[in-house]
Amino acid sequence: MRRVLVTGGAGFIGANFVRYWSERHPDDHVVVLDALTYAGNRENLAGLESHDAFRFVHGDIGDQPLVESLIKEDGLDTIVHFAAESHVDRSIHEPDAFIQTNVSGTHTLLKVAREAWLDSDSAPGDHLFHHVSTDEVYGTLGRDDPAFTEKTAYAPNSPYAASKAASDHLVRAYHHTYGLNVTTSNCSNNYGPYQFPEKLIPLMIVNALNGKVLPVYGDGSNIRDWLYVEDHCRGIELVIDKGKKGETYNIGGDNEYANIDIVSTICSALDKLFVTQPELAKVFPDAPAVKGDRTDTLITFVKDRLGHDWRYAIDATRSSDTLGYSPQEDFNSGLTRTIDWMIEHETWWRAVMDGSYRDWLETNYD
Ligand code: NAD
Ligand code: TDX
Repeated sequence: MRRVLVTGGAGFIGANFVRYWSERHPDDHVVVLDALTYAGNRENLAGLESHDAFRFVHGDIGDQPLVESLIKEDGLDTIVHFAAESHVDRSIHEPDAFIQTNVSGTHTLLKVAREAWLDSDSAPGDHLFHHVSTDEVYGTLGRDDPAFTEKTAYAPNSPYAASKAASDHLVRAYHHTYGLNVTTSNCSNNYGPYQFPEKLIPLMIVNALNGKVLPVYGDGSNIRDWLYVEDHCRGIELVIDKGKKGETYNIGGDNEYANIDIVSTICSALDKLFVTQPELAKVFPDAPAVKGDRTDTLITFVKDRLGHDWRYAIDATRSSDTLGYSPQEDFNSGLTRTIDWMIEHETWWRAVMDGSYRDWLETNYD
C-alpha cells in the first residue's frame, strides 16, 4: 500500500491519473496538491472527495512549508509529479510562470522529498518520486528521422520544453547526487476527457460545435504522436510498479498524424454525428451541420507558432520490453470516446473556458 502525493491532480492528466489509480489501488491514501490555476478544476475530481482515502489540498508546489507538512503529516512515501504550466503557446507569450512552477516548483518538491525521505529519522522504508515529463525535451524531428528514444540528446525548443528539460535534469541529479529514488516518464501528446480546450483536439471540437474558426497553424503539416490519456496512466502505473530507479521511460501512442489530418478527422466525425443524432442541432445551433454545411469549411490556416517543432515521435521499445507497456486505444476509438465525452460534458467545457482563458486569448491573439 502506498501513500501518494499527486501534484497537479486537478488538471487534465493528473485528474485522469487520480481516477485511474484510485480505482485500481483503492487502499492507497491519495493526496492531491493543486494550485487551481486556469487549467485546474475541482470538478475534474468530482466523486472522489467523499472517499476516506482521498484528500484535496489547494496549494502551490513551490510552498515549501506546505509541502513539508503534507509529506510528514500524511506520511507520504510516493510523489507522482504532474503539476506544471503545460501549454506551449502560453510559454511563448509569458514564460515566467513556466520557470517558476516547472523548474523552481519541481526543485522545491525534490528538496522536501530528500529531506523527508533521506535525511529524517522517521523516513519511510521505501519511497519514490515519479516525474511526468514530455517528448518535447528531445526537440524536433524530420520526416525520416528515427523516433525519440530515452538516449536521444535533449534539444528543447520552446520555453515550455526548456523548463521541462530543466526539471528532468534536476530529478536526475537528485538521484545521482543524493540517492533519491526517482523515475521519469517522457510521453507524447495526450488527449481525452478533461483536457482544457486550449490544446488542439478539445479546442477544435469546441470551436466546431460553436461554429467558430478552426485555426490550423502554418500549413498544418506538423506531426504529433497521439496518446489516449488512459494509456498514459497505465504507462505511469507500470513505471511506478516495475521501473528501475533512476531510469527514464518513453510512453507513446504509436499514432503519428499531421495536424491537418487530425482536424479533418474531427470535422468528418462531427458531420456524421449530426446525421445520426439530429437532436444535437438543438444543443449546438451554430454548428455548420445544422445549416447543411460541412464542418471543415471552418478550417482556417493561421500564422505559424514561433519556433514550431515539426514532428514528435516516440520509440517506446524500452517501456514495452522491460515493463510490458503497449497503448490499447487506437486513434479512431480514442477520438470517438473524446468527442462523445465533450458532447456529454458541455457544461464542463463552457465553465472552464469562462474567465481567465478567454481574457488571455483575447490579449494574445489578433
Ligand atoms: P494541465 O495544464 O491540464 O494541468 C496542470 C495542473 O497543474 C493544473 O491542475 C494546475 O492547476 C496545476 N498547477 C499548475 N501550477 C501549479 C503549482 N505551482 N502548484 C500546484 N499545482 C499547479 O496539464 P496536463 O496536460 O495535465 O499535464 C500534466 C503533466 O504532464 C505536465 O507536467 C506536462 O508537462 C506533462 N505532459 C503533458 C502532455 C500533454 O499532452 N498534455 C504531454 C506530455 C507531458
Ligand atoms: O489552435 C491550434 N492550432 C494548431 O495548429 C493549437 C492549439 C495547436 N495547433 C498545433 C500546434 C501543434 O503542432 O497542433 C499541435 C498540437 O498543439 P498543442 O495541443 O498545443 O500541443 P503541443 O504543442 O504539441 O504540446 C502538447 O504535447 C506535449 C502539450 O500541450 C504539452 O504539454 C506536452 O508536453
